[in-house]
Amino acid sequence: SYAGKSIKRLYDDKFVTGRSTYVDDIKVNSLYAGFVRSNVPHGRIKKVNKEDALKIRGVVAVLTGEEINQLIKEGIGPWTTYVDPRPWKIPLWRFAQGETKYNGEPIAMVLAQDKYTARDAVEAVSVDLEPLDAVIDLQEAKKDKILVHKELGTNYGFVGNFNAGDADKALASSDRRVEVEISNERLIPSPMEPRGIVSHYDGNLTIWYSTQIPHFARAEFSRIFGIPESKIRVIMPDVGGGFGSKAHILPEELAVIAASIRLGRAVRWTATRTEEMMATNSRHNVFKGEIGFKSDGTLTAIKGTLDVELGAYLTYTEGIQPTIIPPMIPGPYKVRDLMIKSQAIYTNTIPITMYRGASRPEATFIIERIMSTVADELKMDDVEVRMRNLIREDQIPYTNPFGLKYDSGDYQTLLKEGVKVLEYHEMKRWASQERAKGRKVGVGLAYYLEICGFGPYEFAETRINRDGSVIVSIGGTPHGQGTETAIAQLVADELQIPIERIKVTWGDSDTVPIGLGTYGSRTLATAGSAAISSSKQVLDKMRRVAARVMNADVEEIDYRNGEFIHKKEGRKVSWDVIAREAYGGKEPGLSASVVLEGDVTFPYGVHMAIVEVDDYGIARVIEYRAYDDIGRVINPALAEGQIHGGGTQAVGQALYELATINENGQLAVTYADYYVPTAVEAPKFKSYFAEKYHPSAYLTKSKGVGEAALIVGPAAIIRALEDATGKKLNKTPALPEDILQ
Ligand code: MCN
Ligand code: MO
Repeated sequence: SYAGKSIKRLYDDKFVTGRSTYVDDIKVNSLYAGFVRSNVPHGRIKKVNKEDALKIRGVVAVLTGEEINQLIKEGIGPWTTYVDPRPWKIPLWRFAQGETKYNGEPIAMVLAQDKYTARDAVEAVSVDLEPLDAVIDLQEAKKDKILVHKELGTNYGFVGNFNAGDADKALASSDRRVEVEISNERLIPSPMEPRGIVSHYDGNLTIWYSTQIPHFARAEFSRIFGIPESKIRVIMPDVGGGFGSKAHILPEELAVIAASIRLGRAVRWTATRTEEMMATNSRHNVFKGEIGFKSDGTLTAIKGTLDVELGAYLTYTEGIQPTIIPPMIPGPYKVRDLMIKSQAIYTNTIPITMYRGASRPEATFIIERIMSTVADELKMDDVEVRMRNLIREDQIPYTNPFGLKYDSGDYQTLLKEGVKVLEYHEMKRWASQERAKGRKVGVGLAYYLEICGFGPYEFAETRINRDGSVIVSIGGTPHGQGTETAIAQLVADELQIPIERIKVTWGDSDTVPIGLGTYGSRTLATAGSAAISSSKQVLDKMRRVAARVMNADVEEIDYRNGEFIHKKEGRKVSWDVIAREAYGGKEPGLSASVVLEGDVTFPYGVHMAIVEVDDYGIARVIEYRAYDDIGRVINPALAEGQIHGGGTQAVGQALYELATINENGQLAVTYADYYVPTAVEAPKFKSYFAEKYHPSAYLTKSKGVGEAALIVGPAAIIRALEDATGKKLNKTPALPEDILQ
């Protein structure tokens, strides 16, 4: 069998030999779009001066917001599946028209014969802008003195109260109370491939799009442009990473589509790195509150306010954060008295979108900082405090105070095992010996429980060709994870044929009828289970064909390793013969498609970081170790790869990555100003998965792992830094100035 083995990724040849096809590689005779951007954080657009640009040879058109928006019937909206729009205050978001709300916002579009001319044209367009009062700072925005959107009457996009039990009473009766402030600064996800789109219109719309959500995009384009889905085809070619940031839609992209419809031809745009950095800011939030605990380390209450920054508009995905962070704050712990006010606030800055982990890194950082605070206050060991608070095995399945149902697990045993496997106590001792010699090294751990595998459904189709080879279409949309290989493993096991005979495809709305996409570490569980189910169905069909071919009843036929066998007589017919016979005859064709329903699932684990700080306060993560229960592991190498990637991004979030915005709302947009960890900063990794795993309810028995290390890593790294320096650090990133302060 294939499942459980580290099968090499099936489709990587093209990537390592440079034959992959990203959006920018699509050859279509097209115009090139360029965007003139606002250089003020808030301003009235008085006039777009097109003349000079139109004089340039090769410039075809310059379009204003008014002209583009004529084709955009409805604005960008939140992800309706997960965000209840009712409590939200949502401004209409289309292409900037009348006013610009953030520095860097596109305010006019140029179309030219080639991309160099498009750049020249962008330079040649001048816009008369009258600056208006702007609010850049999150705390300032909360005062509601300067409004980002006058028509909303407030900067608060969302205010919700997440109350469980009685936090005030629990605080009053706790042995100790401590105030906490825990925050994450603004980040910039950095996929290797920037965003890009090609839109071709010939009565039908064909859109090549670097996205994680082709079907959702099709539905949105249909709604926004008023064109039926049957006339829109969204194709996701190879995508060079997304990390959650390619699950939303930009006004630039709508403008490209609008221009292609208006001009009746193909238009393309590939973001420059600068544009990419401006398109995807994420994760700025602050939690301020008070916690109560007993002298034995039992956490009794959490009360506080969570502020989540939105930037100037509500992106498709940022709406999730203020509603998923609070219910995930209790995490794997027993605390049941919580009062969390969650608010999302507009500012005149680049709109914020989701980034790997989306909500669970924030919730995990908050609760793990709280656990470490309790440990410090009581001078208890980190492991002991967590052990005291973890939900017991006999309490699982467990309904958390906000109603989330933790499906399966044994949190305490995992911690016990993890501490051993990761050699936590040994490394702590080692670090303290090294510190005695003058080295600033430290060890820290953090625990996480996360929610993933988001349904409510996913699609798969298994099709057996006439030559016996197999095509599996999935509604998931892998873009670097390698999930397609794991799914091929599952299907090969189900059909008992060599994996080489299976091709997995995805990401074309004309060939895959429906799909939710890849995000929230859902794809293996959801699309994998749908693929198992559709393969079972198609194998049943094969059995019926075999019975007909072999002149027997279906019950008389056994199937094993590519052969149909008559149970009593021992006669055999091969897979390939049955595949051929299935085309024609009474029950032609061999395909089955399934829309499988599924619910969320909760993996968990403990991660540990070893850090070293030099005399300049520059920190390095030397080693990163992980011990996780992710249900059944289908491909250990792929799963470990996710820990390595997520862990490296955790290093970035914890130590280096900070998106800086000046008082004019201008983002620093080069990698000279924004420091993404490279291979040099990547730690040495050790990743283990619990052998006695706790399955999810999915057919795969798997849970997700795609975000785990970025969910828990920052908390583990910050804890290790505290161990190394003796400083209290409650935010990411912890920069040299924080470490040396
Ligand atoms: N896996 C496994 N056994 C399990 C669980 C997972 O073998 N029990 C393997 C899967 O086969 C797959 C990988 O681990 O190769 C991740 O699977 P899963 O947890 O289902 O996550 P998804 O496939 O849904 O991937 C999404 C996840 C998310 S949400 C972000 S963000 C992220 C991440 O994947 N973005 C990535 N990893 C990324 N990796 C790359 N290279 N590029 C991105 O943009
Ligand atoms: Mo994600």
